[in-house]
Amino acid sequence: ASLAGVVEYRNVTFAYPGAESPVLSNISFTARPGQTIAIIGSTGAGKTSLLSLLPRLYDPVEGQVLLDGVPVDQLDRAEITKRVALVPQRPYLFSGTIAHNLRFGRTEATDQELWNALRVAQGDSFVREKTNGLDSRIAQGGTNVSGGQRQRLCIARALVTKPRVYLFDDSFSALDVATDARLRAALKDTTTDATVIIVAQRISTITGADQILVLDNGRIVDRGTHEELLETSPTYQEIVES
Ligand code: M5T
Ligand code: MG
Repeated sequence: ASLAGVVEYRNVTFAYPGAESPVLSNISFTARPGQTIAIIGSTGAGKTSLLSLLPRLYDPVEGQVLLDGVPVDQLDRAEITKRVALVPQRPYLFSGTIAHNLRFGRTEATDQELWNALRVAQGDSFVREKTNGLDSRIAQGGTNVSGGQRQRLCIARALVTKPRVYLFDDSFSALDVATDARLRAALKDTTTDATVIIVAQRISTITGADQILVLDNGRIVDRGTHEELLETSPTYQEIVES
């Protein structure tokens, strides 16, 4: 069987350079094409750190991270960037037009593709309302768009790259619940063959995930579907009730 789009963390332990204790300990999970894997856990649990190992922002101290069945340290960085799109927790917009920000170097993407990505990301209407549409200018750091608009533009940017794997780090938190739900439904429709890993704060964002990993203090303490975790995981129940 093809391993295209399969993400596997194998007994991964990670400490930041110079740090004494690891922020992630013995993390193992597999995410397959068509699946949505959600990661939930309190602030500082290690969710962002966990995602950062796939695009090799950092490398594990022990264990392996595999993409398409190949350890990522054996892959070309440019190849990883092509296959994996990370929407960071603090997504960055640079000074330039909306089109520039969405293409992000992918000059081959057509305007039609940009609009399609915006439609999925629930960002088409606010861009259309701007006088210059896709050619409207974004200020350095995206200071002239709202937090939710920035998140949607950065999600659209990820969609434009048509990756095999999407990593969303808390990408839906600035959206109201209805927009969040619409966006994820549209996302599911257009990314049926992709592997999706979502870090979320809000339970409603992840109840439909195929598997939820409950991260606590750098360890996966429980895993399962929403229904399973409600029955079996005190940590998950605490998060649900908070
Ligand atoms: C986990 C430390 C952080 C915390 C732990 C990103 C980052 C984190 N840390 C560093 O030392 N250097 C760094 O560059 O690692 O942090 P996290 O992975 O960011 O946790 P999270 O994403 O679960 O938290 P949050 O607040 O985004 O929900 O001890 O100091
Ligand atoms: Mg984080």
